Amino acid sequence: MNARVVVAPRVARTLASHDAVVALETTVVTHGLPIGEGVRVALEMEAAIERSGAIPASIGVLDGAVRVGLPNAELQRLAASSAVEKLNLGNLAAAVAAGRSGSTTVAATIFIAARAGIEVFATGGIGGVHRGASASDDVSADLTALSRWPVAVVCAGAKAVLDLPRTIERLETLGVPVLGLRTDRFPAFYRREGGACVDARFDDIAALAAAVRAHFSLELGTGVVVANPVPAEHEMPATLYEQALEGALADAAARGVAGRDVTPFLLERMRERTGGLSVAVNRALLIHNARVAAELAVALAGGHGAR
Ligand code: PSU
Ligand code: MN
Repeated sequence: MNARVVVAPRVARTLASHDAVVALETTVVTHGLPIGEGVRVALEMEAAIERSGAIPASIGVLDGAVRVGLPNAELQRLAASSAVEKLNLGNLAAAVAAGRSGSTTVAATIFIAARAGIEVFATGGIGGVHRGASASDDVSADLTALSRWPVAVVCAGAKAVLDLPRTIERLETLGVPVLGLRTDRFPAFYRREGGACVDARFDDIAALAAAVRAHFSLELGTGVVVANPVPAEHEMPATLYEQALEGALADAAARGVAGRDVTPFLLERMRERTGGLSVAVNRALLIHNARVAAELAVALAGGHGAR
């Protein structure tokens, strides 16, 4: 392990005994949810992981150190600092070099988790191919990371603000399997179904874990997307979803929002346009993903939870 990467003792012990660890990203805490709500949800995700018998490892950068397993106080500090940077593969090293702090996206978290030896990671929705990408070339580095490092990412699909069919096409090109848990279709984050088919469907965790284990054992080298739809009782109503999404996308186009700001901007507009419901849906699917990721990690560890 690299000297710039600091693994919390409890996480290191659990990994050393091949027990279950689940990585968590921090950009959803700092940029994906309203201030305050982000930390609350992060702590709820950690609690859900522990209840399912695994150890959570929130990942972020504090004062130039890449941290795997942030204690609650540090997580709070990261979330509370006003202009915390959103770190992906491209700007991670500059922040480390300058001794700055930042939250890690799915892309950066996959990279760090793989370096630390963590196989399972829970998030809300992965980044992907943005609408209008044929003109803007805006494709999330999350897909790059999935194509490079062997980590299973449990998510409720890709963020609905994206071009979902093209995101699925790109994952196929990159050779990243999309495994559906109790679904045949790739979920659309706020909604259970987005249209495109998954590569394979599994109806229980043991069968899913066997497929993930086979993927890692074959040493394909790539990651795996585990598509876990938002629970039906928390799904956003279809009409509200479509109207809010159309409005949010129009707002972004009118403002000329670009680059790293696109995703946080769209998520905030969805919140405004759904009267806060998008945040409640986001919270529900994040906690659900945390639980499923912990169950997957326990199954991959041969049924051994963490002690
Ligand atoms: N999905 C969410 N909320 C988020 C994100 C994804 O529900 O905040 C974040 C993740 O950290 C993801 C990032 O990696 O947005 C993608 O940003 P971009 O499209 O700029 O790659
Ligand atoms: Mn982008």
